[in-house]
Amino acid sequence: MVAPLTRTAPTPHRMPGRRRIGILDLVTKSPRNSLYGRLMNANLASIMPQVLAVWCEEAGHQVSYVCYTGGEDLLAELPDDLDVLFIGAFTQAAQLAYALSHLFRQRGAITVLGGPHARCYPEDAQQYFDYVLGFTDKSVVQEVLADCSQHRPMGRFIAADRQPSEMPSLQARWKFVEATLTKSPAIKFVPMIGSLGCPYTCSFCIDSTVDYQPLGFAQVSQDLSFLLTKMKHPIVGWHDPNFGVRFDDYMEAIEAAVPQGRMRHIAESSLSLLSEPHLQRLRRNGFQAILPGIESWFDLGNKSKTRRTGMAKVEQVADHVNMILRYIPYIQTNFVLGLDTDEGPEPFELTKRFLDLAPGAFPAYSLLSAFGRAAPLNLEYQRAGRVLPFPFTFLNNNHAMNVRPKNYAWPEFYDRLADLSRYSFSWRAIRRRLGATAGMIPKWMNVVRAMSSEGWGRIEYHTTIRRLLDEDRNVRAFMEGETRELPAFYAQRIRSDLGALYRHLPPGGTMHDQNAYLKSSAEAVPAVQLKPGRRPVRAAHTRESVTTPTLGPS
Ligand code: B12
Ligand code: SF4
Repeated sequence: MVAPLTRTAPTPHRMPGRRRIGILDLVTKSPRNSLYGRLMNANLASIMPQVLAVWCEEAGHQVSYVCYTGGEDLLAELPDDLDVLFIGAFTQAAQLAYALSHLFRQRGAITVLGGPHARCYPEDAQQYFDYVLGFTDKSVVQEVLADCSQHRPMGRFIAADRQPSEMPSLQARWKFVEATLTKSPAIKFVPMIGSLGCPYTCSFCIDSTVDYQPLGFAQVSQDLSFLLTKMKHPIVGWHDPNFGVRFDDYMEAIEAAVPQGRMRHIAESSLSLLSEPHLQRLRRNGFQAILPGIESWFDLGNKSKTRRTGMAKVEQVADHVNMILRYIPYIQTNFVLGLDTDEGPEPFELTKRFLDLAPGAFPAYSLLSAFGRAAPLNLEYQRAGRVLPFPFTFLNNNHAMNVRPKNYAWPEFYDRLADLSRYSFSWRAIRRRLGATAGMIPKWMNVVRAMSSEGWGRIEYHTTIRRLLDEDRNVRAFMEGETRELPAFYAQRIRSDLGALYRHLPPGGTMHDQNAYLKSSAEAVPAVQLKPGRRPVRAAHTRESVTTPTLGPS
């Protein structure tokens, strides 16, 4: 039976003593690191595990914090006599997290999962962790540490009613930030956040149900002033879901703390926020990379009819992107492929035309993915029986598409996907991108990304899947939803992703119920109900397709 997804009443406590706490941030799922991964993974570190480390130390506990970037020997880095192990994981790292939880439970630890996987697939994670956390604030952490007992076979789900209203300062997090940045040999991003949630309600987005909430612009200024005492010319990676919603307040906070030319920034922002006056100010303030979402040329369902679509949209967006490139050296444009609004060759061909018209943009493609409870729209896919039980390790928007496309047969879809990838990362496209990008680092990053796992690696991977669709009946049957039996190709990849930890993957930990959200939707699910009075969709950008951004010199 699945434990309810509401905050359960605290069980009677033992007196909390000083606990040995491990905090593990899994920014990658496997030790198989590409060159790009070795250079960049430490820059994908999450903020919450660092926040948690501060809260636990403030409460008097002994903390070992590790950001796993793929190169570390996890079993050597984490003490083996931990009382509690917190793991932060994206869904792609869920199986690694399950294996570690299993191992550390055997060693006597209590295990706790937080982060995107816990928010998206709590029912599944509860089978392998003592606690699974949704929104996490200080009181939730205190509750876990006070209770601190085994909850098996089903873990306890605990969540705050809303996102935390405050977080520790950068100064308080600094030693954890610094420890992670030492793992980044070349470029170093300092993770910062100034707001949570979003005022818009795009139905595919995890933030469509989370109220927009700035964390305090005075603290942003203080954090940036502090950062200047630690690094000469830092690069800040903003983790805000939609950076620039309160644009003027944000810019004032930066301008109050940072003399021009002293700091560089990367942010995810919607195109609608990137007007020319905003871009001028972003450039003055050192913004070097921006990651807007374009998603699709044919809309994402509930957009207004007056919006342009098709080639008209391509031309408009290409003009906009070219204008952005006059102010910001690096732009990654995010697309979602396989949406229900897409049909036939046109969406793919239009993306190629876009690349011709805006050759400086680095395209990041995401395969349509339904991450459990992430978005209300996922209920529709589950209701229609279109969600496939691809194991979590493949759910990173690239290694599998876990929603059967509405308007494409799989072979056609993969033909078009491989063709678009080849077009996007061909020598011709690489040369044109080089020519349209200013600055050595952006040029270099565009070439490296195209030639590494994100570009050429994906061409190879998608081509393999296309071949298997013809040659491997099991792969085809699995992708058609005819069987839940995992094809050998995928089973083998899980083994190689987990390496030596594979033997600790708990029984049942390979597959999951892809319709758990639908089955439990009659239960209380506060985090995913649309709130009345929220603003209608105006801007849309996606984080489905976020890949590591990069920076150039200012
Ligand atoms: C910023 C961001 C990034 C950044 C920073 C990533 C990072 N390590 O944090 C970058 C650009 C690197 C990135 C990369 C990717 N991202 Co991203 N990203 C986001 C974004 C926009 C905000 C996340 C955030 O920091 N929020 C602020 C924190 C404070 O809030 P929160 O995430 O809601 O966390 C709360 C709780 O979950 C909990 N919590 C969070 N972490 C932890 C850890 C512990 C130990 C505990 C106890 C609690 C806890 O406390 C928080 C406060 O309540 C989200 C969308 C969103 N709004 O959530 C997507 C999102 C998290 N990303 C997503 C994806 C798919 C990716 C990529 C796989 C994309 C790709 N193909 O490259 C990669 C994977 C990177 C990785 N580390 O594995 C998905 C995750 C889905 C899933 N279930 O896995 C999301 C939800 C977007 C979506 N598609 O809907 N991403
Ligand atoms: S897609 Fe962007 S604009 Fe839409 S709700 Fe999510 S964060 Fe907000």
